Amino acid sequence: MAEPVTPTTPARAFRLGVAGPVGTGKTSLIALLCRELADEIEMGVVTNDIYTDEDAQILRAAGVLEIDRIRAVETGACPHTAIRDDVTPNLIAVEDLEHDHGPLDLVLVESGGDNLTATFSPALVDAQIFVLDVAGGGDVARKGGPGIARADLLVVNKTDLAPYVEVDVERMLRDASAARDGGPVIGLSRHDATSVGALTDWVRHMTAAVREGRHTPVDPGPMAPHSHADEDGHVTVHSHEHEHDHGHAHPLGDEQPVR
Ligand SMILES: Nc1nc2c(ncn2[C@@H]2O[C@H](COP(=O)(O)OP(=O)(O)O)[C@@H](O)[C@H]2O)c(=O)[nH]1
Ligand SMILES: [Mg+2]
Repeated sequence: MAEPVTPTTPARAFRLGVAGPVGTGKTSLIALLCRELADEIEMGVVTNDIYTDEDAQILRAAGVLEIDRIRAVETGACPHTAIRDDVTPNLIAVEDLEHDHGPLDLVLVESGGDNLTATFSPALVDAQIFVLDVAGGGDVARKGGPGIARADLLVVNKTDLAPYVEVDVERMLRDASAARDGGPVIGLSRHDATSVGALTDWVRHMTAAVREGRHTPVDPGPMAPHSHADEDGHVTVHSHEHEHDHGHAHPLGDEQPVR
């Protein structure tokens, strides 16, 4: 009788979400991770943009990863739906990447950011990073929200800009840590090698923890109600509080038009 086979590679890659407001540096952080880690672990990237594949194009142009390992999902009006309620297009993109380039160790998924409320469903990612930046103001970390409070890692980015925007980084990091009950927080600047090392060490550690089954995905919690404008300028407010057992492009049940 054949010996039972002990798997040496995991069944699938570690899926790591990167969320946070527009412009805080999610695409830059992903480019940084690819640049630092692609020689030692097998990686892929999935980006989410509302109408374009601009983030994927930026990453491809940066030359940090083989072009075909960077895939784009166009989310339509609500970027949250694609990472929270109906994750199917993202799951298909991740699985296609693994099929074409696997076995992969790590797939990074960038959310289409817009405000402080976006969090990934654990159905899509095993862990998530929430990205703030000092330019958004020193008090942002105190404002809380599910991503700030309960993402697996909070990054306070662009610390090199702190003197120009008059933010006390140490205080912002202390506030962030308090908002997270001591959960991990990294102050990051791509110009500061020590902070880049702290980020890559966290990712290495998590990749190993997921591979060895030592990590349990946690849902940071539902988003607060928020609004979107469609192409005709109509604005609707909705929330993602209710879990849906069926997939659809946009949950309509709790939407209210804003005039
Ligand atoms: N000074 C500084 N700028 C940064 C840093 N990281 C990102 N940026 C800049 O912040 C802007 C927004 O970055 P991007 O990655 O596109 O943000 P995203 O919208 O969250 O994906 C870009 O102009 C980046 O060059 C950093 O560590 N320091
Ligand atoms: Mg981006």
